[in-house]
Amino acid sequence: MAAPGENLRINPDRLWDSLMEMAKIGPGVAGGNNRQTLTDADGEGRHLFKRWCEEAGLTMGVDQMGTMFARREGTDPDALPVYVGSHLDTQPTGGKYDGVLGVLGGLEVVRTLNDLGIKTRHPIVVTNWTNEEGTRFAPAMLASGVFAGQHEQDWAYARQDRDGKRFGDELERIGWKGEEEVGARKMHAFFELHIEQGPILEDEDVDIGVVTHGQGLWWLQVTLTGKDAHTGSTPMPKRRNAGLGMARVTELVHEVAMDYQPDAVGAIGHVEVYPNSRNVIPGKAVFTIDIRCPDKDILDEMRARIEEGIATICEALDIGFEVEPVGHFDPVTFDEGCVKAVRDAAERLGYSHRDIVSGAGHDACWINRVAPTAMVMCPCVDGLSHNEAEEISKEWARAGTDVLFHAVVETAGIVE
Ligand code: HGY
Ligand code: MN
Ligand code: MN
Repeated sequence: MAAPGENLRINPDRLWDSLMEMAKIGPGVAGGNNRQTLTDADGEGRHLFKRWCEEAGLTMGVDQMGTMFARREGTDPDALPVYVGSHLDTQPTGGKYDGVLGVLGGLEVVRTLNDLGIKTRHPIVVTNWTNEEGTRFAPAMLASGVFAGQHEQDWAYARQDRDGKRFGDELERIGWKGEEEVGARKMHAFFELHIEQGPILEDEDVDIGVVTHGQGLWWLQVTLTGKDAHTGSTPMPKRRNAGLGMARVTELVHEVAMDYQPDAVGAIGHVEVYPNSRNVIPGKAVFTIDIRCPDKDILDEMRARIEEGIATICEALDIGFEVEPVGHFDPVTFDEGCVKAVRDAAERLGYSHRDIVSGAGHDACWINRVAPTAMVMCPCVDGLSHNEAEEISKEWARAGTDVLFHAVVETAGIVE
């Protein structure tokens, strides 16, 4: 397909205004966002996105996982659409750009095509995937995982948040349970723009990350069972301290990740201690291990070493344990043709660029299983994300969305 002229660029002010408008919905307490999936704030953000899509002349479809698909017609109605998008849900202490830049960047692609009166052969569909973050309902990338056939829909509907609310019930409650069968849509290609959420691009003063791979991930939920007892009157040798076990497992995860530098990472993010009383030895601890690595064999070796270590720690402390995998995907290799479209776009537009492996998981990691997929990344300040202080510059947003525009439009084919 003919590439768009290098003079074709998006409208950075309109994009930035939309990002700031969306950021007003589900505000955090420190300047970021708390728009967790299937909350009222998520519902409000969806309505705003829907209104903007309709103003841009798009027709909205919603599937049974609540994922939103806003379609711009192409000249060939039989041609499979080019999809472009990300997610609008955020972490509890999330930033204004994680996911949102990819959805509103996709909308900006369409708005620019409308401004320029450009028709494409393939339709273009702007997408908001439900529950990418996986904080309220584990695992992450839940809706894109069902779409890609990695999770059963009933299993997804049964996922519960920490208050025992079910995903399926909350999706109905906010009024975003659609009719479409999940995964019925076929794609010509899928592109996702996302902030890097790491320091590489900013440190190297590079505008664009051409994402060739995504690292693999395991989320292991661990339950340690000891015995509640008085912190003052229980002799040390008689304690069965689940909190101590969690501390030792936390250290173990860090040590294992450090053994496979520079690529492996590992931490514990979610922690619940029971009864969580100042003068009671914790009888129970529930926490999630997050380990990642671009190399599948190393990732699996890390998991095996950690599970063996948990057994040894618990035997020494006389506490019980359960380890439940609650999230996983193997390392991802994105589609060469789509990756080339991203790289050529950066080249054509004169933006500095480098190939990069995504440290974070994204909906694109699952969609890559069912359609040719690639990602565009832009820097973020200090590489910080999943923090309300997450920040990007308008120039970075512009560069990333310009490249997204060119990759999508070239793949969709301009009709003269
Ligand atoms: O966990 C992740 O990598 C993504 O931010 N949900
Ligand atoms: Mn994200
Ligand atoms: Mn995220």
